[in-house]
Amino acid sequence: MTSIRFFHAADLHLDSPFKGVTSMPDHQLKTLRESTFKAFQTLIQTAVQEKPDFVLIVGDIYDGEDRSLRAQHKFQEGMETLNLHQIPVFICYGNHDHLSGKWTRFQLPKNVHVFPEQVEKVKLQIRQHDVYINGFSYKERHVKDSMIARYEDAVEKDSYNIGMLHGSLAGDTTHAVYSPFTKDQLISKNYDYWALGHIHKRQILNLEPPIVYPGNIQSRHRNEKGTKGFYDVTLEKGNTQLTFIPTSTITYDQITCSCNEVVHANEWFEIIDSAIENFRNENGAGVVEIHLTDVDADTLSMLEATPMEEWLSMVRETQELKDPYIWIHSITMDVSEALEMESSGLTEHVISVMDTWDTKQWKEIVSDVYQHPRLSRYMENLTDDDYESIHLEARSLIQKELIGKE
Ligand SMILES: [Mn+2]
Repeated sequence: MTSIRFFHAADLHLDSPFKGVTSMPDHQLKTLRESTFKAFQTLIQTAVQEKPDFVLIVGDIYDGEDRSLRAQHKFQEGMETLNLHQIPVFICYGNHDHLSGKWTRFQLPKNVHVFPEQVEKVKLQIRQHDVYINGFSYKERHVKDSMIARYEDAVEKDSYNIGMLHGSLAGDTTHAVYSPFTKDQLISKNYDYWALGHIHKRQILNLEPPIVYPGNIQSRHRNEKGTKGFYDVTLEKGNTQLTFIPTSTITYDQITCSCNEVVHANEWFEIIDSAIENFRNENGAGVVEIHLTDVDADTLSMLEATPMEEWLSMVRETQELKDPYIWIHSITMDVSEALEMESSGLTEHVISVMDTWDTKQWKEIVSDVYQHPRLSRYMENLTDDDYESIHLEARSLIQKELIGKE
């Protein structure tokens, strides 16, 4: 069998509000809020240039269940463009843009197939090949049941079979767990490709057959680090090729700066500036957290002479007129080196108790905030990395607070 070629994208989250960056200058904030649309434009333009046989978009096209008017308008335009170029599109809706939301109706052009709330199998003909695409849309926000049993097994050997599924690998709690599945369940369907959505981190769960999360097309907050995009897939029995196509225009990341032998403020500004410059050359525009390492007692006493907000606003000021623009979200530091020399028995004892806590215990500790009935719906679930950074921050805080107070 010869190959077929398609694009696999998911989690466009068009018109994400980008909360939590309120102190960013207006003009830059506007650019940030346009970034999901820019990434979508790149997807559409690449499809026009490359002419894949079809495009799959696996859920969470819109960020909110009201599917903002602007987001729908832009999406409509993109679909019309693909229609003009005769590129079919298959979409399903996910937990963010489920079918029970209230939104202003748009009629999508005829090249777009929208999967209904029940799993459906659609047949199309690509050159001499029969291609079957299976998928469903979320009926409501919380689809907690496994939907896998409702996907038909692939039977015809000389056809291509693809599953579209917005959901979580069972046991992965980094996102809310919806429509859970195991790798074995997916493999047992005998499909040639599983196009997943929901988890925003790009990952290939299985190579043969490919089971793939392309990740979202533009990061929306600091837990979504690195370059984002979609996959250009050339599907061939036993020889599938995946090419990652970047679409994000603003990269979220952490920049680590070693403060080794930094004693004076000018030296500090120099290392920060050159680290940001390197980031800019590599990634273009960004939202970054600066993480200071190798902070010894001298560096720490220099930094502590001025409130951290002031250091931060000075660094932001040095970046103001530079292009592409980089917003410094925060400055954090690992002060363990500086404090280890000074910390005493009590500090060590408190910290050693804390070091024994596992994720379950940390969950209990932060539950006042994360399970608060009104607050919790505005907050993303914490990942293992988040728990690790809470742990490290708590350690530094205890070390700082207890010094000289025993
Ligand atoms: Mn999503």
